[in-house]
Amino acid sequence: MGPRLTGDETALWVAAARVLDANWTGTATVPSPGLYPHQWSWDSAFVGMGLAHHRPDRARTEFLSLFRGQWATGLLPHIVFSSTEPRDAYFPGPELWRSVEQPAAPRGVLTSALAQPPLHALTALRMAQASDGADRAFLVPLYPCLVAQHAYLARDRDIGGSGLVSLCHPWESGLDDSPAWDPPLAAVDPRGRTYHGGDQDRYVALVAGMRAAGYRAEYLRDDHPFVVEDPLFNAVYLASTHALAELADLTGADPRPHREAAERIHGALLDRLWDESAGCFRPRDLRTGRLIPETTEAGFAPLLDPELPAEIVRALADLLLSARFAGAAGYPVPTCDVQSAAFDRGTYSRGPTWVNTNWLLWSGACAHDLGGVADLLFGSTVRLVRQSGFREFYDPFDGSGQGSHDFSWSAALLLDLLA
Ligand code: 9WN
Repeated sequence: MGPRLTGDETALWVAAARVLDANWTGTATVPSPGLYPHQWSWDSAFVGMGLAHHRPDRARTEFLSLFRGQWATGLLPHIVFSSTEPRDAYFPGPELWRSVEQPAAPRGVLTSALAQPPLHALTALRMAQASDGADRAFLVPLYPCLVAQHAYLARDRDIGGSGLVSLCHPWESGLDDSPAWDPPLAAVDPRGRTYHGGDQDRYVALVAGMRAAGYRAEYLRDDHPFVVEDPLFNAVYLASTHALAELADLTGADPRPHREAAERIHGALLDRLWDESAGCFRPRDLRTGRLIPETTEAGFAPLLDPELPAEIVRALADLLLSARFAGAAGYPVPTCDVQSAAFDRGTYSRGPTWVNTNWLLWSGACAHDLGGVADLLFGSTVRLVRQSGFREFYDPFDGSGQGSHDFSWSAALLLDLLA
C-alpha cells in the first residue's frame, strides 16, 4: 500500500490493485480480460503509471515485454501479440499486419505496425522517480529504446516537416472513432472490402496500403491517404520528449538534443494546430492542408506542454469548463463537444468520458496550477469508478459504465490519482 488514504479511498485502491493483478499475464498487463487479450502500447504506458506505485517490479517487466516488440526502425508497435492466445482472439490479429514478413520487425514476436501516443518516456521517468536509486538500473537498457522510439517518430513520421508527428491511421490516435477522423476517413477508398462494414473497411484498407508498401516512410509521405497531425498525440510526444531530457540527466546521457526537440515540437503545436478563432487546438489534415473543424477533448491535451502561453491555458480552461464540455456533463470530460452533431453519449470516443483522457488533462491542469480544473477532473474520475467500477468508458451524463469491465488503465490511473 502506498500513500495515506481515507477508508473509502483505501477500498478503491485495493479494488484497483485487484484488477491489475487479475489482468497480469506474468509478463504484461492485458487492457481487459477477454476483449483485448494482447499487449497494447499506450495501455502499457498508462498501466505503468499505476504499477509504479503498486508493483514497480511489474512495471519494469511490462516495459521489457513491450519493447521486445520494437522494430529495428525504432517503431514501437501499438500491439504486441500474445503467443498463447488463439489467432482469432482479437480482430485484427497478426495476419493483418504480417510483421513476420518485414525485415525490420523483431523475430520471435508478432506485432502490429502502427504507433500509439508515446507516453512511455514519461512513464519511465515516473517509474524512476518512484523507485530508489538502486532500482534505476532498468533505465540503462530502456533509455536507448525510448530514444529510438522518438527518433523513428521524428525521422519517419514528421511528414509535414514541422516537428510534429503525423498519424497514418485512426488506431494511432488512441481515440479510434473520434469524429475528428470522419472527414479524412471519408476520403479513403475502402476498395470494396467488407470486413465489419463502415469504417472498419477503411481501417483495413489503410493497413493494406501500408503493408503493400512495406510500411516504408516514403509511401506514407507521398501516397498514403490518411495523414493527420493530432494535438493529443503530439502533446504526449512533447511531454515524453521533456521526460527524455530528464532521463538523459539521470543516466548520464546528453539531454540537449531532447531539449531542442521539445522546443521545436512546442513551436509547431502553436504554429500549426492552435486555432485562435475557435480558442482550441485542432488536428491538421495534411492531405487537404486544413484544420479539421471538429472540437474534441484531444484539443485540450496541449495542457501537457509546460510552456503553453498563459492566454492559451486560460482559453482552454474556459472551453473545458463551458457548456460544450464539462459544464454540460455530470461526469466530465466528454470526449466530444456535446453541442456537435457528431456527439454520441454511448459510443467510444464520440462522447463518453474516459479515465485515461481525464488523467491526461488532470496532469496538464496540475502542471499549470489550474487547481479548479484539476479538482473537477479528480473528483469526476473518482466518482465514476466508485459508482460504476473500472469500466472502459462511461456515460458523461449519468456516469453509467460502458464497454468492457475491469479495464486496466482505469484501475492503474486511479492508483496514480490517489498516490
Ligand atoms: C484498436 C486497447 C485499445 C486502446 C485504444 C482503443 C481501442 C483498439 C480497438 O482499444 O483500440 O487498437 O479494438 O478498438 O481505442 O485506445 O489502446 O485498450
